[in-house]
Amino acid sequence: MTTSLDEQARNIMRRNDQGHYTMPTNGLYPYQWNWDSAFAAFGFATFDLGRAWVEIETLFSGQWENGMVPHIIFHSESSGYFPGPDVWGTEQSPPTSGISQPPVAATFTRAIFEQNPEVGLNHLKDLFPKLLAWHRWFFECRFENGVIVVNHPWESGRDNAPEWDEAMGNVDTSGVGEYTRNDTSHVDPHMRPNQTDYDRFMAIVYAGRDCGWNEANMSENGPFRVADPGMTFILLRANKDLLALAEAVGANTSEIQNWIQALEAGVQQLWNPEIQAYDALNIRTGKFAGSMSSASFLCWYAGIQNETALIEFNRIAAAVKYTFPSHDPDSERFEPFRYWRGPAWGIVNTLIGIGLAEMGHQAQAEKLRGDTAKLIEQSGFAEYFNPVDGSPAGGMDFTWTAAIWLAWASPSLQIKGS
Ligand code: 2M8
Repeated sequence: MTTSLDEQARNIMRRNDQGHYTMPTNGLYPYQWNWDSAFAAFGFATFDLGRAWVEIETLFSGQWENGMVPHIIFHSESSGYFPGPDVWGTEQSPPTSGISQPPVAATFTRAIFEQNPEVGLNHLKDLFPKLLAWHRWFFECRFENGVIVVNHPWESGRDNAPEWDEAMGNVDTSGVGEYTRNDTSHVDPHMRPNQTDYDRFMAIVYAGRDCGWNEANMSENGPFRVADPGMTFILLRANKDLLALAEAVGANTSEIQNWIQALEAGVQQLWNPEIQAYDALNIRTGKFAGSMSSASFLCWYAGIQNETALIEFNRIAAAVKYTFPSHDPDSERFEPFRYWRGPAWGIVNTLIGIGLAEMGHQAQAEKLRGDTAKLIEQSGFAEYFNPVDGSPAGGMDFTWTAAIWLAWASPSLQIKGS
């Protein structure tokens, strides 16, 4: 059974493979997404190392001159997704969106490189300056008060998470007008963001487009600017991996070391004593979101110990059948089926699990890995899962779920590793 699931996962990745990049899933997401591709590369590296490098290299073919690596690259035409390239209006070639996504690429590049440094060195020499430029862009354009902010919930990767509710409430949707969503024709609307969220998503996109995606303008006047513990932890971790890559190519490391120090100090500002968790903070209003989410538990992934977080982790793990819900199940905002407001996501489990294992919390790491394996064994390679009953949600035959199965969750890895 295990062998057959490994084979199914490889087949899903091959079917979603467009030759030089991989779609998250056919229909719902027909283009290249940023962090999806980095996870795809992590998965490809278990059976085709060359293809893993190609995935990351294609992602950087969409890099902007200012260093940003956009969250979507529209390599080929497809009518199945809204908002497509015309709506973003970024005037890039290839066309892209105008925002970024969580920078997991340096971390998985390091994993791929270390699998075979001899094969990887030439790839890395070309890729390293691009990774460095992207991380520098974060510090130039998304670094405020010691932490990383997002200009759009889509930038965080956790689109409709409750941590954005307060700031989203201030987004003016009066100029949005008519548009047609495609996502709800692919997936049950109860598993997707609601219409109010979508109107606000579109209002923020139009504001970016109207100012020509000018970073200074968006940081001053954009409708949404929220500090995100998820992005902050992920970039902190990625900087540590970038440092190792800098050493491998013989590059200077001082700039990266400064970034690490800055984020290690800064992220403590996102500790919300009221809810005893790392929380999102609206930079404009100074208000915490009051949201304990899966992003709150990425501290270990960033190399930060936190005893209270461990206690809360154990409480949440005992409250659901399958870890790890994207939002606190004891909160009234928890919705077990609705996208980033409750469901368990294999990719987030992977990041939290890697961190827990590295920081000495083996029992919690094994619980996450075991639950992720059970979810996939019972419900297939779904985009996400209901953490209460384990049922599949969102798109099926999903690239990143297949990828993390191969690289992290599959029981066959333990057999190989033992
Ligand atoms: C979801 O986001 C896109 C917009 O970027 C969407 O709903 O249309 C998120 O889960 C995001 O994290 C993910 O990268 C993307 C593709 O899987 O889908």
